[in-house]
Amino acid sequence: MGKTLIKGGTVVTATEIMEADVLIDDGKVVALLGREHSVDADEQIDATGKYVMPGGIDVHTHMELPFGGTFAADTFETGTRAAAWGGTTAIVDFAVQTKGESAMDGFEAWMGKAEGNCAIDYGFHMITGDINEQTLKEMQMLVDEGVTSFKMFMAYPGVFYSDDGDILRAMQKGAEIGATICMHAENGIAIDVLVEQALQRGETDPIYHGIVRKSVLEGEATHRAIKLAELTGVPLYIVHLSAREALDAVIQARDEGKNVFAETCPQYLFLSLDNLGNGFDGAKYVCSPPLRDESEGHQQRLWQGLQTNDLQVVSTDHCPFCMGDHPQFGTQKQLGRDDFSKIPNGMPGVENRFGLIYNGGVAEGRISLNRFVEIIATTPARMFGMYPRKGTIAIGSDADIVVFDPNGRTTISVDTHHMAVDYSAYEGWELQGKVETVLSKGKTIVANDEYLGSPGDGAYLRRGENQYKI
Ligand code: DUC
Ligand code: ZN
Ligand code: ZN
Repeated sequence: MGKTLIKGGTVVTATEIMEADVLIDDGKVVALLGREHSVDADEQIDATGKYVMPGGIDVHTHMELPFGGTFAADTFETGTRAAAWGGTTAIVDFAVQTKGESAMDGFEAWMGKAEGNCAIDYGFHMITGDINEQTLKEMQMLVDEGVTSFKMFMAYPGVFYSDDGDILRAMQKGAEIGATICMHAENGIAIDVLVEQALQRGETDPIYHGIVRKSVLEGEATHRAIKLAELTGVPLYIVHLSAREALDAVIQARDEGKNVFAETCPQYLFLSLDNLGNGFDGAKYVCSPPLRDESEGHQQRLWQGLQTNDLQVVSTDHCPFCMGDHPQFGTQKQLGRDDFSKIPNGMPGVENRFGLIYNGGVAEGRISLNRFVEIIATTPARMFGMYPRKGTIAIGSDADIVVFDPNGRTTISVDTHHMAVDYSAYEGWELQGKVETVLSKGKTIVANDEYLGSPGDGAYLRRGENQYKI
């Protein structure tokens, strides 16, 4: 690969905004040049009037996740390609260890699904669905393989659920080996009682998914996870935080100087319980935690959390299921036509995060441009041990770069998106700004509304420890 020069743009990192040209060689950034220079390159990209930003890093995706009798609709090939279209140049997906299975076998299986298929670089967290002596040993082996974070579920009894004893044991091990515990914090035991009672009353529509999964039960589980983590000192990262009660628990822990971190997702910043109405159409918006009742003020609190750094990351929890039949995986959302609890949980979003957060955050004046880069790229990289190789534009960093036109426009639609799912959660939304050109390790993979990459461009990312741990 020859040299590439991105010329005339405004380089934006988490801390700087500078008029500079970016020189790339052998997949890495090798120089940031003032405008007066005589450097030439094999390929030149004109970024005049555009922002030159680090590619987005989405640390929460579920390509091909087995869930509720089917599989998430995007494969590693289609999902990472869609991510690239939307300005995301690395993902951290979730490999799964199911009950009775070894965690290493789960990791190898997910490596097999991803290898040779990805458009962008990818790493893995491990979902540890069965804590036992063997799993605890395997956690160290996984850290050695670059899987330095483990997701546990306080929700989904009988599926991914771990009880407090198992959580404590995994946290103790995590603290010992330098791993981060990622927590799905909803009180699944209490939720299942409320689900059963709702179904007995004949409340079967998707809206009841949002009604029974009470925000107070996310707050309670978040508080409990924090207390268990406190006993062990393990860094705790609350995934897909949706409720103000959960945010309150995180704020308190952070104010006390604890190793507690949290992400939210675009769906909780932009959508609400109202989207779950409208009969079975609401199935499009069934995910867990659910979209919240806006009269309770959750969205405003989440934006505030991003402003004050009580929330550090926005990821997508990309986990799409089709409303109609999926060509390969068959019936998806319709599995819950007569029972909301059987609707596969999850929403598409990997392609939309960069554009949605720029529009709702920067263009609408809620966060600065630097803070946008921090939330979308730099902090995810540091949180999950990839910085400074990823998450910034600096000498020696991978040239994962987005040329973004702040004066462009993007219309979101199922007719134009690249995710393998038959609806958009943001159909018809008009966004300020457009992802114009995307480079992955110096290779231009999206330009002029064309995809120029190929499956296998992306490689496995061996990650280090959480770089915020104190
Ligand atoms: N939540 C979802 O909505 N889908 C997959 C798993 C999860 O925790
Ligand atoms: Zn989850
Ligand atoms: Zn998830």
